[in-house]
Amino acid sequence: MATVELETISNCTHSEDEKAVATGEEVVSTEHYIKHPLQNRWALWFFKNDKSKTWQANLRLISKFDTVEDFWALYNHIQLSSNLMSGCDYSLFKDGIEPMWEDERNKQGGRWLITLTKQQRRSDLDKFWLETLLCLIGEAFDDHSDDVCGAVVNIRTKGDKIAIWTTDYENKDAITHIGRVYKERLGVQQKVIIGYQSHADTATKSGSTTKNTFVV
Ligand code: MGP
Repeated sequence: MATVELETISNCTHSEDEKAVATGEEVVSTEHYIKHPLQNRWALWFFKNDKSKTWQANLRLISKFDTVEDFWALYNHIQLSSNLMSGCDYSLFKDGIEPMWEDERNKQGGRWLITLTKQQRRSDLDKFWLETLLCLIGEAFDDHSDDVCGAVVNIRTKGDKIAIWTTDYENKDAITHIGRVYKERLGVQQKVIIGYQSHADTATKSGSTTKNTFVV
């Protein structure tokens, strides 16, 4: 196997992917050593419910990544959602957006909420969460991917939840497009309705349910 000068590697940009680098003896395609960049850098957060601390103090940044390879390295290194203790969350958000209602990019936003039955922890939770992660890092929502802030999985005894958070609860076009694509990607049956709720409503709700601003 021929070695490639470090300088050569750092001088190669992604746009040169298809080019090959002549090393004298052998031609090595950049495909073999350039990681595949994602459109955005993402941050994975973990929440552990310690009742002696505030909600925000229980939130911890795990790590950030911006390539396909680093995503899988992280994903394969951490526990599946279904193995987490009740009360824990994972959140994946674009770098620079904190996974909380208070962030500038979330405070006028809301979420598409998938509520799971207790039985679905075994059958659907991990595959739905992985599909959600792939929708995010793969920018699956076409022109409306810019509206996506992140996603959260809540592990709860009463039933787990997965949600995609978007930035503007008034952006009906973006929200409905994201909701339709998301529902299809998860393979949720057409007759099952999922709802979008603003964070403002969620944060101020009095009962156990929040009104849906949109449904698909
Ligand atoms: P939760 O963890 O989103 O859902 O919110 P859970 O545990 O299923 O509870 P439920 O009320 O939806 O049935 C639980 C609590 O955590 C909220 O009532 C808030 O007190 C706090 N919390 C949750 N989030 C997402 C935030 C946030 O973004 N900011 C702040 N300050 N508190 C939050």
